[in-house]
Amino acid sequence: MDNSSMARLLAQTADLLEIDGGDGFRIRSYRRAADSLEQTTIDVAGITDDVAKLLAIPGIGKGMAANLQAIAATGSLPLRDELLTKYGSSILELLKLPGMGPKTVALLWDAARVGSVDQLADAIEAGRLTGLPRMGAKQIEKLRKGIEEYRRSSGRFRIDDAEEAAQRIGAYLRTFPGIERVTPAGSLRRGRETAGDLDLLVTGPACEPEHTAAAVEHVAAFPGIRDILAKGENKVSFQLANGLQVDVRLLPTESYGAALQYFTGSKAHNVALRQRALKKGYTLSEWSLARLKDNSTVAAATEEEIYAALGMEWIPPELRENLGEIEAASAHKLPRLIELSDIRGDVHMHTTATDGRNTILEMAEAALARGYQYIAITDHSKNLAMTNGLNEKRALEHLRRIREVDQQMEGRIRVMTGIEVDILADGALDLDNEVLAQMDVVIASVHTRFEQSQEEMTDRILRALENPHTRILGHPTGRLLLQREPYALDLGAVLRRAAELGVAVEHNAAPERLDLCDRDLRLAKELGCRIVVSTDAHDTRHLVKMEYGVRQLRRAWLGPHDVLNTLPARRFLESLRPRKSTTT
Ligand code: DGT
Ligand code: CA
Ligand code: CA
Ligand code: ZN
Repeated sequence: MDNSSMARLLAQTADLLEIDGGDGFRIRSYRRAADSLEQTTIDVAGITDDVAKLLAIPGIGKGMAANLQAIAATGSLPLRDELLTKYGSSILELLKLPGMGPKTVALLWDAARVGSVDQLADAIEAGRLTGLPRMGAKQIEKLRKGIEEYRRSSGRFRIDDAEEAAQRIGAYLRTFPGIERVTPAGSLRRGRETAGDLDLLVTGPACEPEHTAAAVEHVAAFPGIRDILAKGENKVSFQLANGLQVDVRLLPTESYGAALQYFTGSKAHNVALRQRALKKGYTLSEWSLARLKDNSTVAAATEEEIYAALGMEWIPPELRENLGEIEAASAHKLPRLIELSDIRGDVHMHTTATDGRNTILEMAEAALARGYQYIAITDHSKNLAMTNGLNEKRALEHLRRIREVDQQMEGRIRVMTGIEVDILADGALDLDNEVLAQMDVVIASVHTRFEQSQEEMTDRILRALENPHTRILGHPTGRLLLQREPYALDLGAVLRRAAELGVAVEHNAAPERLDLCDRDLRLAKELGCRIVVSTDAHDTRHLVKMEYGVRQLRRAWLGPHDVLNTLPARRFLESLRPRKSTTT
């Protein structure tokens, strides 16, 4: 079992203890141990028979070490199982509702015996929550909306979770002699922001017809499987512990291209492509592109051959949504899409000064190791007290430290000064203009009061854009994928004004945000906005998430020239809205 899975069991136990009204000290010890397991680079499952080594991990005491040993031995934790028996196996699902914490779950359980999302919906419907403490009409309405949102989004998975599963399964499958290639298809290959299920295509000598039995058994023996859903001659479908469904298909090398094309989708793209094939007297299937008249094969082994036989350029998977790509590929006019290697700097990240986990220097070194030419350090401002946001005085001290690190790097990488300043409820920025005027990169973001009306929120952001120090609008819609809808906003009005003022709009590449989404990025380009892609890293390990952002930009048909941080440092700064040195 990996550290994350162990950490999840501990965190669940902490939640359950809290619902159970357990001792605060004990609850915190579980939380701390869970955090610690997420942090450590030691593979904890590998050292559970050595108590001394366990105790050397910060946050792990004697009792917790015994818990880790229990997890390693049984795959679970007796206390967690006991509490789940008491409250029912669906109680933790309630915590996935927006704004729901263990205290509210405890209240719902005690007062109305609510132990799952479905039971909560029933209780609201039946009016059983009315009159409970802390359950006014407004609060109940909020819960009802939260349930709707949860039901809409559940069943889909974040793209980083899907990707991580694909990597893990791929690594396992390739240990089998005769399995050579494992390629994700479906929504993951197209780079969609979430995945409904995972489609993996497998090829190699062990996948040739009539020889697949042993390979199928190997697939079905993947240790992370919770449930086998289907097992056929060349296909295995299963469910992972987190509920993600995986469809694995074993394919002969000669038809790999046709299968990859078919299972990459999208369905709309495939339908349009098949119509084109028919017009040419061909039929396109998951096995081949073949002539209608005698079923002889035209192309099958690679996607390139198939698209070429249809008179098209090969189409990057991110574009395959039937949104004009088939016409463009037929006219040989597909755009050159942005690539990860085009990115020269990451200009939104946090450090230990606020809620990040690494120092300025560590962020700079990590960015240098990625080959970047520059970064900007953009910690939070004081309005976000829970992140230890910077006030004017601390912001200026921080700025001096950023400059010191910049000096220390001796030109190997440029470390720009910056801030992610809160847009307050009335649209004012959270720090004095004299301070903002000194920063290279001022990102203005909304982090509070999401419930404002569309008019209020639009006016609020428009006012923030008017501040001459605002150079980038951070995560413009505030959505959290599968968790929180975008706030009400006239995005068109905001983007048009940003374009006029020369304020860049961010695509925030954190996989829980991916904000702006692909469609809105396309709109931003049409409206003439400058665009920046950044990771919002809170840890050196988050810098790799640039990859997710680049995929969304590709889905929006953006090229390197559409994105400011493909430019060298000086030209990047010159392309931002001109900096006002005096205050206004
Ligand atoms: P998802 O799983 O909801 O994130 O989205 P996809 O695109 O991965 O959809 P999925 O897993 O149902 O199917 C994978 C691909 O297989 C899909 O993009 C296109 C192809 N496919 C599946 N069913 C059909 C179908 O009925 N007709 C056509 N033309 N293609 C299909
Ligand atoms: Ca899929
Ligand atoms: Ca599928
Ligand atoms: Zn932010």
